Amino acid sequence: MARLVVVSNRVTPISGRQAASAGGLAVGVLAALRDSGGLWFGWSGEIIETARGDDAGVPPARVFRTGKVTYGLIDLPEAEYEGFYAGFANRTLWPLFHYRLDLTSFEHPWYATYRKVNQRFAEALRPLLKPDDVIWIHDYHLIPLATELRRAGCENRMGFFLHIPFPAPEIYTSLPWHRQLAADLCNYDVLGFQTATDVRQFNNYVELEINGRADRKGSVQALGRNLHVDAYPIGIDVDDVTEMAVSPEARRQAARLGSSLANRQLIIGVDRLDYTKGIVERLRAFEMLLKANAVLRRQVTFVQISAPSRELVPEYLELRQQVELLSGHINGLYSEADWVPLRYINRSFTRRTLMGFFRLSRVGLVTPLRDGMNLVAMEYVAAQNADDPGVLVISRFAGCAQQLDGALVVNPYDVHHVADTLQAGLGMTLDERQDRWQRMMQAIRKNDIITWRDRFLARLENRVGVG
Ligand code: GDG
Repeated sequence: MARLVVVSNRVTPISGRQAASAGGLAVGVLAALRDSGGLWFGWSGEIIETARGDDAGVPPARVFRTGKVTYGLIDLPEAEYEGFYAGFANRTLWPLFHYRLDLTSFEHPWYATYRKVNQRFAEALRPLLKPDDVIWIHDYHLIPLATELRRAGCENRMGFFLHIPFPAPEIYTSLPWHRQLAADLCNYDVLGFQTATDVRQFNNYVELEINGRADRKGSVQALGRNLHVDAYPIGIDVDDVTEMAVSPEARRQAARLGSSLANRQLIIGVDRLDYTKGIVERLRAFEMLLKANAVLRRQVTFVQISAPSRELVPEYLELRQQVELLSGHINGLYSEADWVPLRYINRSFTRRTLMGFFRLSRVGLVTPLRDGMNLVAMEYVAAQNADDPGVLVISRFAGCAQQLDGALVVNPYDVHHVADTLQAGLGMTLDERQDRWQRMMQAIRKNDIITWRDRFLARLENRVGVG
């Protein structure tokens, strides 16, 4: 069998217990490499100073092995980190692909650095590759990597998976470099998106803008290339989450939180502190719930956990200030001497603790304004107690809403509707909660992280009979 090479922007060499603190991509990549082994290549997370502030003196990849997985790590000089990661990836592609043109900056030097860093990735990876390796590249940081590897003479099969949405052509074409990045995407053999909607947006672009053709079976011809384009919705490791939710740590932490609630119903929100996650709108909806339902006021507590993220990017600092202001406003207006409606927590917790909190809560409130898939929503479902499950309220703009028909689906911009839905969730009967939860469990089991990996790799390895 061919060796698997996974490339992602951040590589976090983790194993065993530490995996409990990993995020979505890392968990997925580890699941992909765990069984058959392989190479995981990417940025170490280290920023180095170089003599001239450019790439002079940047060392080659550090290579080491842990268990079946070989790691290849490169460091980035400060100037490259700024233009590539903080700049083009997180202030151009991230907001644009999440439909936030108002927050998107188009800076030519950032784009130049983005290409340069992708070239550096290719140069450092090339010597580690064997001719029959299959290469699976992840996410918006590395769109040009196939182009750069092919330029360096690499003929391996290469697949790309985009973890975030692919926007409508009207949005995507506002990127001054949309054609170059489309050409980069066409240099892969397999292109994977989260949902059928993303696939449709990409295919529309191909047909409308670059004169290509896409058929219903996933075959795309464009810019002289033939590739396979399909939806490969990412999933979670359901059993792992279920186990974490009843682990001693989860039980201990949930008991601590539970005793502080004094029998009030718990609403929970967990996300990175990111403007795509709809946290401000969510807090407004909660305020609306309190405003419209005096009777609920002492009956509920909303715990919003927002792990710090991309703190050096100005838009994230602004969001933090907005959320702090709004949570102070809500608590100032509605708190009583012995009850505080909202607990806003700006730090991260271990995954075990989070799963314990999910299991304790009556409603999981997941309302992104736009999200590729959203693993938190699926983790919320998997963490529930079958005898007394909580209710998931999910945004229609999260990729996972397309699979979770047992959830209460909302438009996150419509704070009145979210408030009404919250109220419905808090009052839902046990029978209905169980019925909805069972349907959601079936869906997340059917499409778990292993199915995601296997479907993508079967296609990438060109095995017959793939789904
Ligand atoms: C991108 C796409 C897509 C959250 N807070 C803490 C913590 N988390 C964990 C969650 C979950 C992961 O981080 C977040 O995954 P999401 O999918 O919800 O969101 P993104 O980070 O935006 O991920 C997304 C995903 O890639 C995978 O393809 O679904 O659409 O945007 O696992 O539990 N983990 C710890 N402490 C926290 O405080 N340890």
